[in-house]
Amino acid sequence: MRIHVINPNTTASMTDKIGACASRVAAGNTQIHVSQPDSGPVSIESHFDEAISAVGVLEEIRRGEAMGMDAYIIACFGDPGLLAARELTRAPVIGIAEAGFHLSTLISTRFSVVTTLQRTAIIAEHLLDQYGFRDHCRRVRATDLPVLELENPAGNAYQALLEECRQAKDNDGIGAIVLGCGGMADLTERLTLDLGMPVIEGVSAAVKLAESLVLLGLGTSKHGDLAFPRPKPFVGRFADWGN
Ligand code: 5HY
Repeated sequence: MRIHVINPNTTASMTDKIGACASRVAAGNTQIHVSQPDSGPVSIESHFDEAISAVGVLEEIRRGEAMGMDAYIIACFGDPGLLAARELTRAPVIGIAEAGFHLSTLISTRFSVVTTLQRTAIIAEHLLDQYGFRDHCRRVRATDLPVLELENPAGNAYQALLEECRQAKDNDGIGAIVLGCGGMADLTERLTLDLGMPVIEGVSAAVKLAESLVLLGLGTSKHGDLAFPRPKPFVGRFADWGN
């Protein structure tokens, strides 16, 4: 099978990191295709960034459909454009936030999220409500690190992340931690060892969920609100989306 992993931001080093993480956990007969939009924010750290990046996600989904992808992963913790993306395909589309939430509830009764900037915590909280996980999550914590600090080898991102995870482990009454950024995908094993508790990140979680759905013959339902969009003209910059 072929899984298209989309990094919704436009930072190639993060796209490469996300692709490597996905490939590392993929089954032997799974091919990982990773991409990022041609245009959009270099990092997604606000409602505005999410809205702009969602268009790029949809353009990548359209490209994936032309390539015959079997599943899609939206590798940004805001899951930008998730439901709109599902309208465009019969394949499964999984966001890394929902993947992380689902897996954490299978191994713990309560989890906390540790993400980047404090201002993005509300985005994770909105998703907890939207997906029905609010009661399982004790707290959405933030390191207040800008997303691209995760790409700075000379920075202290790992230590800041480890310290916030330690606070969560010691104070939140949880059994697992969900990492709140696609750019943290390469830190899971190290954090798990340093913390001595399960740390889940959404890219690898989403790859295994996508493989399971494809193997079970399950894809996005076209009965109801996730049916293909009604044909209509589009004008202006989106004219080529019309039919
Ligand atoms: C992400 N932003 O996963 C989110 C993290 C966040 O560019 N990739 C980004 O803070 O929402």
